[in-house]
Amino acid sequence: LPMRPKVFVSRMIPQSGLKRLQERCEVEVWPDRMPPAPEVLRAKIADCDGIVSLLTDRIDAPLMDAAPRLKVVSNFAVGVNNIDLAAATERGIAIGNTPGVLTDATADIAVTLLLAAARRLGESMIDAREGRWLTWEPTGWLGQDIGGRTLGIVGMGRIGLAMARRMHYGWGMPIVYTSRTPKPEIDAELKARRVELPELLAMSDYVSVHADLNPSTKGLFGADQFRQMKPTAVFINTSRGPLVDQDALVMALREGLIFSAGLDVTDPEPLPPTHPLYAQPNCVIAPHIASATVQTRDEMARICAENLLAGVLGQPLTACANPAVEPKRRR
Ligand code: 8YV
Repeated sequence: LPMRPKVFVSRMIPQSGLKRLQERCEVEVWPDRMPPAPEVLRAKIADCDGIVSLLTDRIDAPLMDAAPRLKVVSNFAVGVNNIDLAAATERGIAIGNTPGVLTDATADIAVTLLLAAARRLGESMIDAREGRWLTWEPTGWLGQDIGGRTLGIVGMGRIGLAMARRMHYGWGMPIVYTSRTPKPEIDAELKARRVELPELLAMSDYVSVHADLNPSTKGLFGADQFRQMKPTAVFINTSRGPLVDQDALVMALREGLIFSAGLDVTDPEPLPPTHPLYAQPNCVIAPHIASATVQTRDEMARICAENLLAGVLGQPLTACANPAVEPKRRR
């Protein structure tokens, strides 16, 4: 019998994906709720052909060098900022991710946060529960209208487009966006306009971030950017926390540079309960749940398993985050 590839799965993933791996590979699943410590991960993958990783696993060059047989890292996420892609490409290791299947679920959470932050849902629910709902107040808990106001999408990829469509067709919002490349089909479909970030910040009533985290986007939102926004503006982030200078965001929320914020991602994650962001009533914070639906996580597990199997078999991945690796792949 040929040797079955050895695979380490760094956290329990949905059965749909796990079963497919177990059919073809020798699989060890990390059983704990908390991720393996870096040195544990390093020891676990020493003789592995493939890893299923999560965004909590830092996959860097020294880790790769500790796994000489490693052919594929299949990330259970669309974002791959936890992985050193260049180091993987150099070593012939294919990196898989899960684009597409979580687009709608993520855009749904962006809508949820937008509505909640605009209408002060977090703050008013807490007030009601804690006994501050004393009477009908004509000027109490006043939020912002949504319909017809301008939405700025920062990063017009799959998820940015899904968000733009929801808000344009559902609420009649005019769309402006930033993007590395022009998107004529989107301009035509949504009557959208590609602009530079300062213009987007100045004209948008809602700013929703959908960019990936890389050295050029880290800290993209700082004090200057919040100052360029309208005092009535609502800021939404469902991409990655480090795109935002969080001290600057706390300041912007406290000083009224912007109206409110809705975040599914923070820096760090988890955000400790003592963090000043939680003390801002005009900030709605979700614990990175955008892809967390039964159906979406099943689909993510399925693609994740496909990528892993293709990786150990030397076949093309369903979704590869470092396509430049192809001619150098370890077999
Ligand atoms: C989480 C995500 O990473 O896909 C992404 O990039 O941020 C989320 O889907 C995932 O749930 C855990 O790795």
